Amino acid sequence: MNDTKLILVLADQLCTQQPALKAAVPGRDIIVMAEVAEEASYVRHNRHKIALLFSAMRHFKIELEAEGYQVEYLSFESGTPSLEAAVASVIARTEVSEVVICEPGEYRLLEQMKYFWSSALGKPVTLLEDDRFLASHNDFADWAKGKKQLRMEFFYRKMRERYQILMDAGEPAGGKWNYDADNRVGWRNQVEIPSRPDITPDEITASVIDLVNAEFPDNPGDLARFRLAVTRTDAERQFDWFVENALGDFGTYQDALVEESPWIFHGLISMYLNAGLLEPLAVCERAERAWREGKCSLSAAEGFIRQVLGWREYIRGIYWLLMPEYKTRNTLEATRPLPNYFWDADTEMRCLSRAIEQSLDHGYAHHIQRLMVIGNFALLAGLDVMEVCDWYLAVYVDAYEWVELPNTLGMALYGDNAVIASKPYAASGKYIQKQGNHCQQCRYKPTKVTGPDACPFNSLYWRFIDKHIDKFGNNPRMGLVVANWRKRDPDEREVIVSWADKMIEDWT
Ligand code: FAD
Ligand code: DLZ
Ligand code: SF4
Repeated sequence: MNDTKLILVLADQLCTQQPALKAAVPGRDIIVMAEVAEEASYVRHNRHKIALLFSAMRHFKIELEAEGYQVEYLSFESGTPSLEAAVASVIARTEVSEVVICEPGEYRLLEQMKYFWSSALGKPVTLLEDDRFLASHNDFADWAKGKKQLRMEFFYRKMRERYQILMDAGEPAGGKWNYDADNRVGWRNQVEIPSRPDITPDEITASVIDLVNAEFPDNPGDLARFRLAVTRTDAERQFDWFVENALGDFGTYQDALVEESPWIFHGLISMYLNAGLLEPLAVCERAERAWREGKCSLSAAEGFIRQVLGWREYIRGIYWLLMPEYKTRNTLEATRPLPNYFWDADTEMRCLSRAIEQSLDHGYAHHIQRLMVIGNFALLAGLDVMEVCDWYLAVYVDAYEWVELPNTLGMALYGDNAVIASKPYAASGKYIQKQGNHCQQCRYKPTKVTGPDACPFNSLYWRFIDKHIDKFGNNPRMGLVVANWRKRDPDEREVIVSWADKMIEDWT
């Protein structure tokens, strides 16, 4: 009996420790990897993302072959339309008994594979749970069961205990679970930002860059600036560099907004974690070791570990717990079309223009730019939630729906019926001014609420509170803001809201 298995490896599953590859037998099974039009164009992906994935796949193929695996690699030039077509074409010219795949990270693809592939391909299709994450679907569902509120903080504490990260004799290291309060320092040019080590694209990457430039002329992304790691070894080097040179200041300036640097002291590792080039537990353990060896403060290590062990796993848990219904939510009924400047950064709002520009050019913006600049603006202006989500899915090099959707719809847009955020992450220009130095370069004034030079975030903020006051009035975390707004002179309120109403067409 022929027991050769066809193992499909997706572009974001590039490690031998993923379950489908763990089950593969060199010499017997056939590994299939494919660069396909459907995956490369279901949104207008940033060219950096396509180049990263195609080049990393091509490098991974070489590694697998060196380990004795037979790999059928369909490059983009083969014109393969979809992953299903790729698998079908290999089945047609080989003898395989079964198709085995580590489950994909997007519901859209999971549904196709689960319900349609087996009959279309005429072979059994086995989907294995992706165990590269630290909480399984069942773990998360068990934790969520019976809870009225699914707060990240309590999930995170469970994960710390379970994996014994930053724990001392059953207690959180240093006596506190969370050092978030130390992580909100605004940028005033206090310390030098270290320059990032350069990775020169090798021949494989250079030819992928040419391909992507030629095939995706209308996508965002300036590939002359492509400096991403495309192998595990280089991704690990990048992470080592971060631990040695930036982790120390990561916590303090995690929320800072800086004109001069798109990444400040951030890790720049989400694209590697999500593609399989780094492992979440290993990076957490390394950050803990750095603290225990005295290389960084506890608050820096904890701040970093909370993101990976807490937020990243929690966000994924929410996605799989609540999809597909989750994607249909739109709590604040936000439907205003996305302004064109989301695709060319041409706006006079300096903070927004800088954040959008670097997102388009590099495929990267750090968390506070995504949440409190771009997301905050979309929230205040009532931009259409699905258009905004599709934009985030397109422009970032680390974007896959399992992580992009809950962050955008739930955290940034307060659109998921308050599952992720207990109050909207809404802020006026004052917050952006406090966190950094964009306002100094802006034609608007963060101190003004109305008038031609007033910061648009200010009147939009109060318009947002006014518009949704019925929804927020009973929210204890919004009580003070709502009370302050109600206390204001009605004429003054009217002036602010009408100014925002009058100007919103200009700003959006
Ligand atoms: P660092 O600041 O160095 O943090 C370390 C790591 O923690 C990150 O690499 C990431 O793996 C993890 N992390 C931190 N916050 C989150 C979070 N909220 N959710 C999941 N992981 C987190 N992250 C993505 O990986 N893909 C996305 O598509 C994505 N979309 C986002 C959309 C919005 C609106 C918001 C507010 C956040 C989004 N994030 C997304 C989360 C976060 O902004 C990025 O993970 C982070 O900016 C990546 O940069 P970094 O590696 O330098 O992160
Ligand atoms: C994002 C992406 C892109 C751009 N291209 C491919 C591809 O050509 N082949 C492939 O196997 N995967 C690709 N991907 C990643 C898939 O879309 C990804 O597996 C799903 O988004 C699920 O996370
Ligand atoms: Fe942004 Fe307003 Fe500051 Fe300009 S003044 S940079 S729009 S917060």
